[in-house]
Order: sequence, then C-alpha cells, then structure tokens
Amino acid sequence: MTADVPTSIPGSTALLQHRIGDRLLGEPAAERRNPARPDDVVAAAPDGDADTVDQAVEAAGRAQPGWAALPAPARGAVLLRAGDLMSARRDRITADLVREEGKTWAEAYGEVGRAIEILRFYGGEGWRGRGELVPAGTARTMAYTRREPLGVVGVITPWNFPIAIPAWKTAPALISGNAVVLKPAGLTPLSAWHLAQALSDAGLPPGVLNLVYGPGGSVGGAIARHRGLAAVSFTGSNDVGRLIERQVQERGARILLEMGGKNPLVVLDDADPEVAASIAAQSGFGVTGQACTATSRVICTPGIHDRLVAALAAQAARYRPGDGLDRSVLMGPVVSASQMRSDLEWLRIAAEEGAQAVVAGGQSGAAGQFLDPTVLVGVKPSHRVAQEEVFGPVVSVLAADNPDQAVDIANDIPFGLSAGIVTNDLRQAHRFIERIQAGIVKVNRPTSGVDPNVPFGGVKESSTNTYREQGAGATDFYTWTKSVYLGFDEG
Ligand code: UN1
Repeated sequence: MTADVPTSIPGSTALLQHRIGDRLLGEPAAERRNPARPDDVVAAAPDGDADTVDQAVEAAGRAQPGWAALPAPARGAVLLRAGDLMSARRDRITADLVREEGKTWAEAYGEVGRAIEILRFYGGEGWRGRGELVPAGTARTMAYTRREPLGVVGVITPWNFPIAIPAWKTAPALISGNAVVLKPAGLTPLSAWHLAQALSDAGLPPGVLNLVYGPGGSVGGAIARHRGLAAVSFTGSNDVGRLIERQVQERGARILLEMGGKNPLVVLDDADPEVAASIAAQSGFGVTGQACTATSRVICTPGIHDRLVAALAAQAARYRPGDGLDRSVLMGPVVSASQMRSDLEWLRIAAEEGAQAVVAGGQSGAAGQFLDPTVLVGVKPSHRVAQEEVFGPVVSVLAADNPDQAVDIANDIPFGLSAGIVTNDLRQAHRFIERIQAGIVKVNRPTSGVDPNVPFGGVKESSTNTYREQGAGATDFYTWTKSVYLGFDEG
C-alpha cells in the first residue's frame, strides 16, 4: 500500500500521513524533534480533525466484516508475519524510537522487542480462542459460548511506550476480529507508523488498522465521541482519561483506561542495600522515570535507611543523561520542554515542602532536554511529591518504623498500579503481596517491566479496573459473549 519511509538517519525527516483504508491522506504539518538533538526533525505528521476520524471509522467499518470472517488462525498468521518483519527491521525501528522519544538504545531495542513478542503472542492466540463448553439443563442440548468481535474500536496511546502500547492494544483487538482506529501521541507519530507498516506489509487488509494523527483535544475527543466505535482503549494521564471515559460512557460504549501510578518499592532491613538501590534505580531512573510503572517512592525501615540512601545516590550518579544513540548512555533526555518544566517544578515543590535533594537534580549544561536524576530524602507521606505522579527521574525516600507501617504508607495514595518489595523474608513478602493495593506486585524485581502473557492493569485511580490488558484475557475487552444452545432431538 505505501512506500517505506526514509528514516533512521539523524537529520532525515519521515513525512507521515494518515493511513485510512487504502489511502494516505493529509499533509505532514506538526514536527517532532529529537529531544536529545533539537535540530534533528524526526518526523512530521498531519493535524487531523473530526472529519479524519469519520473517514477512518467508515473505512474500518467496511473492512471489519471481511477480517472477522477469516479463520482466527489466518488472522494470527498476519500478526506472526508482522512480528517477523518487525524483527528484521528491529535496529532501524529502534533508531527511530530513540530519536523520536529519547529512550536509550537498550530501552528502545527492548521496547521494539516487546512489540514483536506481543504480535507473536496474539498471533498464537489465533489457534486458541476463548469459548467455553457449558453443561445445558435440558437433554440433548449443547450449550457453549462464542466470543464475538465488538466491531470497530478506538485506541489512543501515549508517547512513553510509543510502539509497545499501540501493539498491546491493537494486537488483541485484531486477533479478535475487530478493525481499529489508532491515534498515537502527537510527540511520537513514527513508532506507531512502523507498527502499522509491518502489519500492512504482513498482509493486513486495508482499513483493518487505520492510523490517524492530530491533537488529543480534537482527534482524541472525536474518537471518544464517535458512535461508530464500540469501545475505546486509552493509556495516558488521569485528567484526559476521565474526560474520555465520560464521553465514551455517555454513548454506552466500552472503555478501558490505564492512567497514573505512584509506585512504591518497600525495602526491609534484611535487604542488601546495593541490590535494593539497583532495583529502585532501574525503575526510578530507567526510561527517564517516564513510565506509569516507575518507582517513585522508596519506603524503607530504619535499619537500612542510611545505607540505602548512599547506594541510591551512587546509582543516580551512574544515570547521567545523554543521547540514546550513544550506546553507552544509561538515561535519555526528558521527552519535551513542557515535561521538563513540570519536572523542575516538582523539584521546586519538593524543596518547598522540606525534602532534601541528595543528588541535586537540575538541567544539565548540554543542549537537549537533559535532567540529572534526583533522590529526595526527608519526604513525608503527605507531601505532594509523595502523592502525585511526577513522570520524571525523581525518587522520593520515605522512612517507616516497621514493615507494617511501610505497607500502610505504600497504600496511602490514590493510585494502585505496580508495587515492589525487596526482602528475603518470605513471611514479610507474603504479607506484602496480600496487603498491597496494586494490580501488579513484584518481590525483588523492579516495579516496571512486564511480559506479554501476564495481565497488566491497576486498581484505584490507576485504571478502570474492569478489564486487564495483555495476557490471553486482553481479548475479553474486545469481544462480547454470545451463548448458544444447540438442540439435537431425534426423529
Ligand atoms: C512497563 O512497565 O514496562 O504507560 C510498561 C506506561 C505503562 C506501561 C509500562 N502503561 O508507562
């Protein structure tokens, strides 16, 4: 359908258009610059509007019945081939993701690998399916359930995992027989393009996946309100998520929201401070702290506090920010100037509330949006920096008197996405698993990082907490249950 876009070379600009049905539409307008090298224009994409969304929904509606009519393994074969194509293009997509989002090479390479795994996992689901055979109450009757596709669904994705999240929302929708209208974040138009291109090259019929670009307010809003979309899946901020939820529910459609986190890592006295600090840093400073699963609060018991703070400070010194295309760099830039302003404002608020920065954060001298990682000590559970999502490389250390109080502090927030504990005390680990209010709990592992086959989602303000993403169960959101009674009387 489309020519390959010339990309991957710093200095070259991918000129993108909406992908609607078998057409490329719109004039590239909004520029995306590399946050590590502001003179590198990575991509330009059109500014769509409600009319663009109308066209995409219409094209999807035309394509969906034919796609749903294919045997599920044939749909799966397309996803598997797309995974293979992305695997062959992995270096190139990685380079574009680094330039577009600002991840390090290893983070971007890992994320592209995750998108490939997701395509392969749901490709394999084509051979499984999720119907059930149920005993019927009458004789010579068979009862069973079929999972039917919803039809056309809307997907709105954030910039921080610009290829993995589009893949993990789109793949379960597609394998279930739906057509999709996907709106990626304005900051990251190119990674989603690579996903759509791989699926198209793998034989996905035109119109089954439509890619529309443009501002959240107009294009995202039009997706939320469109009566032709049976469901909307969204990952992003709480404010936008709740607004979209109201619009989607008003018209009786299905909604899935994945939003903020304020993820705790509890560290108990028996832990090795070096190990605990390394776990905290991976999720606190990795992906520049820009993940809803980032560790933003380290809550520790008295016997380890000082040793842990020293080890965390040593870790922070390792994560000096730089351009991810330099493969030795451990932490990339902040994604945008406005995110940078927000991060710096959080450091100011924390200082005002009485926290001390052990490793002083601040804008580094180099060009680009680089922020040194910060460890805040003396943070109290009631401080704003301990309650609200920062979305930057800032880790707050909170002191607890004992393990039970540590869990109380961990739970004393509006969010409940991911949580971790570092301990070798099995009894304490189990207590934590039982008591923590979070959709994902990790023992001796970083709070971020997920597998394609494990359900993902949170409780409280983090998610709608009705359907989970990823894992075989992710198709529940994209299907409805039809119950069938099949009688076979003789005579
Ligand atoms: C991860 O922890 O690897 O937007 C994934 C986010 C999450 C994804 C986190 N939905 O940060």
